[in-house]
Amino acid sequence: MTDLFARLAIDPSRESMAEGATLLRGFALPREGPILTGIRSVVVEAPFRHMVTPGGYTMSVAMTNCGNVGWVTDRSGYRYDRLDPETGKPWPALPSSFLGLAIAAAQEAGYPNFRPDACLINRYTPGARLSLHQDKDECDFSNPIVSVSLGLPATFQFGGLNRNHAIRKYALHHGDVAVWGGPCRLFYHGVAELKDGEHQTLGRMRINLTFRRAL
Ligand code: MD3
Ligand code: FE
Repeated sequence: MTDLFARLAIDPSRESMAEGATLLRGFALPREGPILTGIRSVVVEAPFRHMVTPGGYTMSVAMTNCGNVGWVTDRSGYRYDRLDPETGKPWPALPSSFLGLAIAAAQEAGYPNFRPDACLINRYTPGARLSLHQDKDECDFSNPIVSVSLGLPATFQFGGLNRNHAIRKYALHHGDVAVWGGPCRLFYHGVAELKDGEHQTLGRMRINLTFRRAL
């Protein structure tokens, strides 16, 4: 633990956003190639789709999943499902590059036992946003969530346990990895409308991977 605090204080590529939340700037960059290959392989089997919320709104963010279970929403609610409702087949397995990155990032942030079983892949095009919400469909909130940002930069909004809590904003860039656990695991958060731009490798797009222990 002392070690972790020492490194947080010394290494400028590591930021503490809140107790339990660590931002690892550029942590995914050395693994960029295999991660992009993994995304392509998942999307061939389970294409991006715009899901519908229980309230009847079509999400501006397109989503797909890989792993033992995937996060889905429709008119009947939010849940984790073993099957992709679009194909009727199990979600594609977690690519080994995904698993390796998520475990390494969690370890770096002080969660050496994290073993994700689900990865939600979010695709933002200019204008897409994710309104303020909590992630509470997972079974055990003692597990962190690891998120990986790729492509166009986004403004991440980070609140507190209560919806009315003041919002802090963070710019998330290509290759940044954030680990969310401990006291902030249930904090409200969202992503502001994606600004237009052109990213070198991903074009007019942002992709975010969120790794979770769902079951
Ligand atoms: C803070 N995704 O898929 S990842 C989501 O960039 C989601 O696509 C956003 O929120 C995105 O649910 C943000 C960062 C994130 C994920 C989970 C958290 C931050 C979190 C859980 C608790 C606190
Ligand atoms: Fe979330």
